[in-house]
This record gives sequence, structure tokens and C-alpha cells, in this order.
Amino acid sequence: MKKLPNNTALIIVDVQNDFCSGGALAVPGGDAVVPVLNGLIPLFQTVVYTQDWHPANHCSFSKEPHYIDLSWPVHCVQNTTGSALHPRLDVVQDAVIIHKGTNPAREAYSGFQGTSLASQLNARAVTTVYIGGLATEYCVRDTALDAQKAGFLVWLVTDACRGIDLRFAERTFKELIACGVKTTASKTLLSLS
Ligand code: VGL
Ligand code: ZN
Repeated sequence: MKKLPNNTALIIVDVQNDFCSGGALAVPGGDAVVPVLNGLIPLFQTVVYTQDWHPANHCSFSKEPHYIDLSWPVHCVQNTTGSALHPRLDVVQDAVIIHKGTNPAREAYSGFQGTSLASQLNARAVTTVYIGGLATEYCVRDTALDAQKAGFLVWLVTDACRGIDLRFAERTFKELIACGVKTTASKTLLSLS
């Protein structure tokens, strides 16, 4: 399989046990992104894996999570099974691993927020990023918007994403497109290689 040019990276957002079936904050159908992403990974010379990586006292945790007010059940606590990448997700040898949401006092949905992601991509001369993962309307959305603000050309791979709430997820695609993010499907991407 021919690789895409090396100015192109795949960013896999938060494909972690807690966002998959049986997890603390399971995204409906979240596991389904794993085979799609595994099919795309061989196309890329740079693959980034973000992990929601909270301390046990993170400010987003609530005993009575509401979702709508952006408080959540305890999830993705650092170095627990819940924060581990999905066991069937292929992890490449020279993976770029990004931990986010580590400050107990601040929510951070974006893989770029408070991390070295932009500088690591720039160091590899990456100009274009393809994004997939979980959850569409939170961490995928904010990562895509920040990638765009950081000057990358951003493609969302729609069938490689799943949302917590289907209605918001659809709205998110529209919002991102309006912000200049491009969308594609995994089979289109595979046909390029
Ligand atoms: C996420 C809610 C809380 C996500 C992370 O990965 O989309 N959502 N923390
Ligand atoms: Zn979180």
C-alpha cells in the first residue's frame, strides 16, 4: 500500500476504553471506528493518538453528570484501563502520543490545548491533517477547529467518527464545514493510495 505524502498526518482522537462499549462514558457505536481507523493507519507516515488523560480530581467529573452542562462521569483517569487505547486499535511504532486534560482545574477537549501537538506536527513538516475518533461533537470538533486555527488543512473522515448524541454530531459536521474543515470518507482516502 502506497503511503500518502509525508506532509500529511492522521490524528486519532480519544479511541479509549472509556469511550467504547462498557466504558464509563461510552459513545454509541464507538468501537466501530476501530476497524475504519486500522484501515487508514497504513496510509500515513505520521499517526497521532490523543488520549483524554485526567487526574482523579478533574473538574469535569460530577457525581450527578448532566452531559448537557458538560459535567461527566469519572472517565479516562490517567494510567487506568479506562484511559488505555482500545485494545484492537493498531498503534504504529513511531506513534505520536498526546495526553490532554491533565490540568485538574481546566477542561480540554482539543488535542492541541496545552500540548506539544502543533509543534510536533510542524517539526515533521506536516501541513494537512485527517481526523477521526471520539466523540464527534466534543474532542473531535475542538481538535479539528484548533488544527485549523493552527494553520493546518483539516479533513474530517466522517465514517471514522462517532458522537455521543447523534443530533449534535450531525450539527457538528455542518458547523465544521462552515468553518472551512473538509470532509471525506475512508473509502475515498483509501482509493487515493
Ligand atoms: C470527551 C467528554 C469528556 C471526548 C472527553 O473525548 O469527546 N468528551 N471528555
Ligand atoms: Zn474528558
